[in-house]
Amino acid sequence: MGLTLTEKILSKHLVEGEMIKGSEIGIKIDQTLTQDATGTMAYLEFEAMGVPRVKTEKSVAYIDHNTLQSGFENADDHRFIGSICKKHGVYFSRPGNGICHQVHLERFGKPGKTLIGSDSHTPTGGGIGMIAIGAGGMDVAVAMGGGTYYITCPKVVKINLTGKLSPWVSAKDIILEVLKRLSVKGGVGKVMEYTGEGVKTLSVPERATITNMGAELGATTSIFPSDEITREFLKAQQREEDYVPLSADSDAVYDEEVNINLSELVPLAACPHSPDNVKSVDEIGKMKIDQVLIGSCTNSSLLDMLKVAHILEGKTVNPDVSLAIAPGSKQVLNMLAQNGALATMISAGARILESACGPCIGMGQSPNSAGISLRTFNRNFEGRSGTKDAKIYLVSPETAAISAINGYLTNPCEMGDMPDFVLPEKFLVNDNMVVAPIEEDKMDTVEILRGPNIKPFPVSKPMESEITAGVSLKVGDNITTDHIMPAGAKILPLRSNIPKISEYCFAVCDESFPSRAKEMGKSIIVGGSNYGQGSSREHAALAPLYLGVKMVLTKSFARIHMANLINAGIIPATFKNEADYDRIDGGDVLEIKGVTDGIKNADTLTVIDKTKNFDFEVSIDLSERQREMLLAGGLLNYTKNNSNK
Ligand code: MIC
Ligand code: SF4
Repeated sequence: MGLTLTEKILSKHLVEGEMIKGSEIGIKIDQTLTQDATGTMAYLEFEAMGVPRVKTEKSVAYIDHNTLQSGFENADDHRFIGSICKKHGVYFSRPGNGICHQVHLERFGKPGKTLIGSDSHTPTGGGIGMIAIGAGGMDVAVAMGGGTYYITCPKVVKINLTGKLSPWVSAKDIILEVLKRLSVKGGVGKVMEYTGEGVKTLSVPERATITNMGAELGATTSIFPSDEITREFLKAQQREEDYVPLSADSDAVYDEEVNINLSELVPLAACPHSPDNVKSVDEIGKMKIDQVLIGSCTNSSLLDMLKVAHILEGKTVNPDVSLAIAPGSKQVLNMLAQNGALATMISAGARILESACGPCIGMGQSPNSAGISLRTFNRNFEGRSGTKDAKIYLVSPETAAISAINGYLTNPCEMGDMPDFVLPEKFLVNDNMVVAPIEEDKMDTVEILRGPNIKPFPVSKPMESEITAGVSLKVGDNITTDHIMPAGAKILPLRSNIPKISEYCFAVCDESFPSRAKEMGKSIIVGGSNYGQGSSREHAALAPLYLGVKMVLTKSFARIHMANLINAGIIPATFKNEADYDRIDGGDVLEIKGVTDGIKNADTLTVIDKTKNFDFEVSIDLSERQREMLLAGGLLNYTKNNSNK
């Protein structure tokens, strides 16, 4: 029986467990990446592990999220990360060099390698044939220290692409179509593997748009084969030596199959407030718009930008629309400057932003009240833009650009013939904004530069045998980590300061939660299905830990957040009978006896609702390792206990 590409790469990196779907496996990690908003915690955790030098083939730290610097905090974080990287063997991509996923794809990603990153869009690397997975900062810290990374051995879904995209229909429309069909929960426990004749029609940056936004499916990751197109891309990046051909065996057996005929696709848009709320642009109609933003790790490659410049050429942005463009990397921006495309954008009236995440994470460019904003980004969760009542639509760069000119949502196919956009034979390669670490024998000369906002991370205590705690919050389905631990220009500077950032925990849902949870001392959060979808930020677990949350009880969890809760020593439990969700209210006091024994040996715990006088069962579906971690009080305690043995 043949193997899928996913199985080939995973089995080559397997260090623990067996390739049995649904069981936990441990894999060796070749590369890691961090970004600054999750990076300070990850490096503090790495430091606490006491490993002098990173043990991966390549670890890179990017500064791309917190670049607004409206106070000293961001700049202090940048200096801290820069110094700790220099000392411990991590390459440091300075602010201005671009968005982590875009730069990693251009300069460091290698087919057939494994990559984990403290950012949920790390699967972008799948565009170049990597197994690239988003993880919590603590998992990345452990991998940098040479530790194994654990995942549930995934099912593999074959996404069979046939045909060829029509002019002005783009890679973004492919992933929007996948999201429309499968939903934000459709990828849980699965890897999306793209195959078929249609694959050959897509360049590496287009493939990366698809694997990037595959994160919104809840998938473990997404991957494309490494073929001649991959080789050409690597050659143009002056690193053809990194190329290896990789694909699934012709008789590979997949768990599921999805067929997409590219020739049939039309321009699509994800409507507020979920990436899977997808309609065709024509179906939505000529909606008047207030803002257009082009950029983010999904759509900021050179090819995307060249198409946008072509559409803007000789035109002026509609007077009722604000258009801002953030090219994804210094390489892209530099090339746009050299070939005149940047001048075209400026001349049309586009507001050019630095190569960073920027408005995608609410760092500036919040829309007007109740504003309608078209964005080429990957997430349109409520409030993420910084304007609570704004309506965000996720579209392709082509749709965004033509709509910015017209002032209303426009199907780009109305433009008729499309010129042939091809990638350059040679990209402009200049890695002068990547600082190499100091030699190992000189590492003692490097001083770690810490700012006053950088506070130690909270560490959990070993598990107690009994928990009696009130329900401090009850929330519904599809709660994102943007609800749990919001981002944006005001809150992001506090990412290095858990006590401070905790004051904003669940601010979108209930501003009184932090003070209530603190007052209760110990508490339990109750949630619906797909709890914790979205970002990898471990702050969504560390802030509740700091506020005394002992258990999160839901209908189901998103993968990265569940791992982050366990890493933090918080029990992730699910209702055995989902109907029990409706019987519990905020404020109810819940009692769980025999917690440690249950975590050691059982798949369920009995919870007594003392307020309403009934009991019910909850599942704790955990691996051996996760059980030990919870008993020890989280990943760092567990790692310390093991290294003392
Ligand atoms: C996001 O897109 O939500 C982020 C901001 O990149 C996060 C990371 C973070 O919260 O710092 C992610 O995707 O993991
Ligand atoms: Fe940055 Fe947005 Fe990409 Fe997250 S999704 S890494 S915030 S550009």
